[in-house]
Amino acid sequence: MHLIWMALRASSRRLWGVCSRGRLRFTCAAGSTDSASAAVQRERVEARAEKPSAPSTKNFELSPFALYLLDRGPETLVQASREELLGYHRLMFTMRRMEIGADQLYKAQKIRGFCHLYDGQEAVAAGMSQVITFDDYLITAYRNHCQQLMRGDTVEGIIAELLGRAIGCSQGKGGSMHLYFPENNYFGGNGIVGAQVPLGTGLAFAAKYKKENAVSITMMGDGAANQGQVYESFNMAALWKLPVVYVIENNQYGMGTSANRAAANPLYYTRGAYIPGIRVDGMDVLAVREATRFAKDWCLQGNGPILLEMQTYRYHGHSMSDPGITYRTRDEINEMRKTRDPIEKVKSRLVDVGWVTADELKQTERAIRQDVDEAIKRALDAPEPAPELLWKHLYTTEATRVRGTSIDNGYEA
Ligand SMILES: Cc1ncc(C[n+]2csc(CCOP(=O)(O)OP(=O)(O)O)c2C)c(N)n1
Ligand SMILES: [Mg+2]
Repeated sequence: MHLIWMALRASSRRLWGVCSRGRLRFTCAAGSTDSASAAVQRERVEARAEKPSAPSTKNFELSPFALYLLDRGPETLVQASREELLGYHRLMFTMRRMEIGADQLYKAQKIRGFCHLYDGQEAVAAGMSQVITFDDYLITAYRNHCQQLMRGDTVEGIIAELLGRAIGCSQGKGGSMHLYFPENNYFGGNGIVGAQVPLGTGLAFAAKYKKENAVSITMMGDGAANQGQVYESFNMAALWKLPVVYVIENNQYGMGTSANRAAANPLYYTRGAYIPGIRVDGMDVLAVREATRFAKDWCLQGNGPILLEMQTYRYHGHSMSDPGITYRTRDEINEMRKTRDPIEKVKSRLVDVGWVTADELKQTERAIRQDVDEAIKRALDAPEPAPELLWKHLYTTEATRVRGTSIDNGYEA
């Protein structure tokens, strides 16, 4: 209950946080009403510069969804326009380059501490961002850089936070695991496995209590889905019919343990027991989009919670300290890259229907690569936070001294 009230308080947008403004910002679907969101969404339209030569949509066939406690699920024959697919490609490729940039900065010892990369899983964040709005709530775990991008931050701002620069969303004091964008209802960025699930459930409680037309997207990993607090949350959400979409990103591993070894029931979309669920190809941005649309409608119709299992894959190791090849083979990773890559999937759809050539896509990618590199350079050039900030944002009243540390980084008893 305490957690629910914390979330209620947080949802009234009094969380501290400074957002950075700049280029390369991508956001969610239209629908937010506040002016900041509207401005950000206008920028998104501008960011997706490609215009179709003639407005047209085509049908695309999706792999079947597996359903649990549902008579019907999302459509499998879906429409998408050239502009939409180009936008998804641009967004996912930007995410990919940003994560590769973070990898390089980490290896150069410019990013310190924990750092969990999202490459391979881009279609999940990108697909959801096409349906949810800034009035909806989003919360996830520590693998959170790309969610921050989809909620309105910029590549420059995100990398700056990772580098500990003052223009980052937490003024450089949070780092990789603690990205937030409260003005667009993004609540991070949570390092304790599973701890975001009661918070996300609380956000759904808040939305219902305040009679908002919004849902809470509460994300967790396959490993987190074995945690006790997850099932306490499921119980309350089902009992009170809360508008919460639980998203389990099944990337097949929790650190070095495969899902099949860790879970008594690895069919994650059935793990809500009394909560309906859908298994989604999380490597297909269109499948994620359609499943999210279905789940959001389900919640807004007052049906209570729903669970989406996104079947996906992480290319990097668990974190930067994990080479990622001791508990799985290089062949497995290469096979996933070759046959399931989410960016390649959207590219081949674009090429197969004749909307764009492979060469044109290469040019786009070259331009994105350059934009991301420039954003990283600006982040590197940004100043570090002033030393006085060491004392700030710790207590509600100003602290003048913190036990165990001093302002020059020395030790003070
Ligand atoms: C309560 C708690 N237990 C253990 C850890 C250590 N830990 C960090 S990530 C992780 C694995 C989680 O895997 P999963 O939920 O599948 O997420 P993924 O890393 O695959 O995205 C563990 C055990 C932690 N941070 N918090
Ligand atoms: Mg996992």
